[in-house]
Amino acid sequence: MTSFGGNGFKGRLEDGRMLTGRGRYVSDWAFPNQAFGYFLRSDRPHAEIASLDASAARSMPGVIAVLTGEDVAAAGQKPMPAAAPMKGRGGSDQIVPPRFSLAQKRVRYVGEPVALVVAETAAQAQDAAEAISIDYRELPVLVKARDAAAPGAAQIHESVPGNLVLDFVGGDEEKTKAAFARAAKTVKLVAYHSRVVGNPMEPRAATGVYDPKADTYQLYATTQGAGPMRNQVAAMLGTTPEKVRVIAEEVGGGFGVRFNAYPEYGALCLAAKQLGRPVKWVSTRSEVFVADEQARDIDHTSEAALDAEGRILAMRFTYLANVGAYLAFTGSFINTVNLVNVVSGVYDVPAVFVNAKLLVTNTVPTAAYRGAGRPVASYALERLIDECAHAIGMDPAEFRRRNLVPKAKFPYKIVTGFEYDCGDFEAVLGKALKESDWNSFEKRKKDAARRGKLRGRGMSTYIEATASGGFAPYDQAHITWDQDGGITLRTASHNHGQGHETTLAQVVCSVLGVPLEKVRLRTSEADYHMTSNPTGGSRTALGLGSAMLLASQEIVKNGMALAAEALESSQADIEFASGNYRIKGTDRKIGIAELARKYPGKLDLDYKDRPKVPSTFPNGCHIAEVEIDPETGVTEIVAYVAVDDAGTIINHQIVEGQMQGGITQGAGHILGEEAVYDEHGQLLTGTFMDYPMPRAGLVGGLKVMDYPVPTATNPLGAKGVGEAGVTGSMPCIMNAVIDALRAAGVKHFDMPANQQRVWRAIQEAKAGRPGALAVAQG
Ligand code: MCN
Repeated sequence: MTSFGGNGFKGRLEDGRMLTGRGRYVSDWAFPNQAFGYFLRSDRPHAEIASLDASAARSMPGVIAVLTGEDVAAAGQKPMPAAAPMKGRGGSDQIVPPRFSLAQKRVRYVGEPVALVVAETAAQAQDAAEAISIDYRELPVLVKARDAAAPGAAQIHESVPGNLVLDFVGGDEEKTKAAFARAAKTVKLVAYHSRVVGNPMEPRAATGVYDPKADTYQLYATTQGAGPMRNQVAAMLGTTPEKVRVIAEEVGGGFGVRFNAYPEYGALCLAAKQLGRPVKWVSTRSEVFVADEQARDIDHTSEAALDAEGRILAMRFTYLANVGAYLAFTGSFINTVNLVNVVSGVYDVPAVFVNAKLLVTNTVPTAAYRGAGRPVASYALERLIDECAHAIGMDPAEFRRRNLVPKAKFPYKIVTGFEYDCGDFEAVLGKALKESDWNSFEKRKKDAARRGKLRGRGMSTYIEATASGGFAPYDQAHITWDQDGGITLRTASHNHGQGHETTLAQVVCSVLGVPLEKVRLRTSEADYHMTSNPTGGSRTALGLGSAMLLASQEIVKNGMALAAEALESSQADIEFASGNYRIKGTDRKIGIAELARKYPGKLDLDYKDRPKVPSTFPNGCHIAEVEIDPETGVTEIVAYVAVDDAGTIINHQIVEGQMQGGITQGAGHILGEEAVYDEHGQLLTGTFMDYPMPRAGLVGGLKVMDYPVPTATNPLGAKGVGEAGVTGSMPCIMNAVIDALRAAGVKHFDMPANQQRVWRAIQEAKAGRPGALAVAQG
């Protein structure tokens, strides 16, 4: 196994810069002669714009221009590009309702940009926005997917009958039906996966810059990768991707919601072109809540057919996904491919059928958010698995063990056609059971009861597909040598918290043998037009890491002839090790950095147009124990064991950090986070006063361990980890909460398990209503 210097290296290369305030965030960029933008947003969830009068705003102090939907149309801007293409039932196409950078005659969610005010200062732009007068003619409002699907529901887009943008199916419906017909027992779970707001640390920001001579745009924006974002912005502007550069350094996090282009970017670029000045916009946290993509918001029904021995014969899942007012670029991918690419989880199940209906509503569009569909599928499945075990009175660990895909069956093709490369699910489960002291839980439960607490235990044995999104044809890795012996790595996958600067350097250094500190990573630069998937789908380690590894190996090979020339030897006599080319059996050598200096440009490599590595399937077993105070509803996670198979690990410290972050993010969603809309389409939880972000200490007693089964499908042997924590933790913690609540008579309960809802569920159960806190109806 390759060594990456993993545990020996403490900290990350990027940390010093950020901890000492030297990181350049998007809002830090400043341009000569820049003007400032402010977006006036719709305060109505669904209305026609009967009239819009910006004349008073235009004469306010400092105001340079006010752009509206009419200006966008007059400039010939195009609708935002079609979402990643997905097919529905019978090969039908998804419907992509038109969405423009500023609303055209009708608004469909609170927060939709209606006008862009440009002024000499941000405050002047904001003041002037208040002087714009709009007459709205209100229209009926739909907030939930189940309401949008109801017969006779109002239609939100002329082009979307029944508000259904896609009716997706996967698996084998007939075989599944037949298995259900012969089952000894069937189990059904109806549940709701609540809506969340992404909330990266830095609110979204962007500056549009236009160069009239070259007719090119530069967009400085919070991005997870310049590639698809550049293509989307170019499509909006009606130009080619070569004419657009997306540029960023630090972006303050992403979590999936900075993968896609946003409407604001088209308006800022248009303003920059029309005014001949850079136009900068920095959003507020309040805007993050209504203008950044949100996520999840899915009703689901999960069903299992069991034989008499507790083996799963078949499973069936139906999802009603709320995609919001428009279909975001990743909106359909996450609610189709990412629901079926691990459809039967870690279990050996011969028949599965999935139907996902994607519906538009009058809410903020939903898109990828850490896990991007996989936590939803994992939740639907792993909650069902616990329900099955409960229904037949079997230990949930034993029920799982009985149904696992055996190690001998890899590679293992699931019903939807995806193939798991490798794994050892039983060993992972075994390690987690041991580390969590599974068998002595009853004792801990009794101890807790003596203290007046309800103790519950939950488990998930998750699997997810990493690197499944094919949003770019290949991952370009560009490696150049600098005259000072340093190496610059370039890619369009943006590092936004995952430590790529360190881990990609480790990969390259493991081959080239240069010191880690000599390597720097550049992404999303002005003078480079690169092709790569953005950072997402936990693909960077295996996708780009593999590209960097292979590129480095190619560089070493390319240096053989040069080293032979430099050492005046024959190439057959040269060997390379630990950063040096050496004449075999002698001490005559030349370091690779020195060789690169001697032959400038000759050891540089632009690694592109090469096949991408395929998806691989990290998996794990998570076990949580919670304690609930029935008097107050306060729920605490008191123990958490995560055993994960991420294949070969490049950097243990970073992987552990990613797992901790992901597990805490999942815990935050289960225990509190929720974007709540009232029936009029107004977001009620639009500030951190109403929307509880998870804190570092949320997951008590957290132990993160690995059980690596390296994959042969990429040269690193790595599997992704960036989202695994969320995918594993959500069902695991909810299973623990429900296990604890069962003792108080609660039969069904939907997230979030916040203090008030947990307390109410216990009170309702006492009053004879054991499922009163279930959100979705079967
Ligand atoms: N790694 C490793 N060994 C492995 C796998 C990964 O050392 N076997 C390292 C990688 O080299 C990388 C890190 O772990 O430094 C995460 O790698 P990977 O699983 O490839 O995921 P990505 O780098 O592609 O990150 C994407 C993933 C996603 S999709 C979201 S969303 C997310 C996340 O990562 N958003 C984050 N983690 C985040 N972390 C922070 N701090 N901020 C975000 O916005």
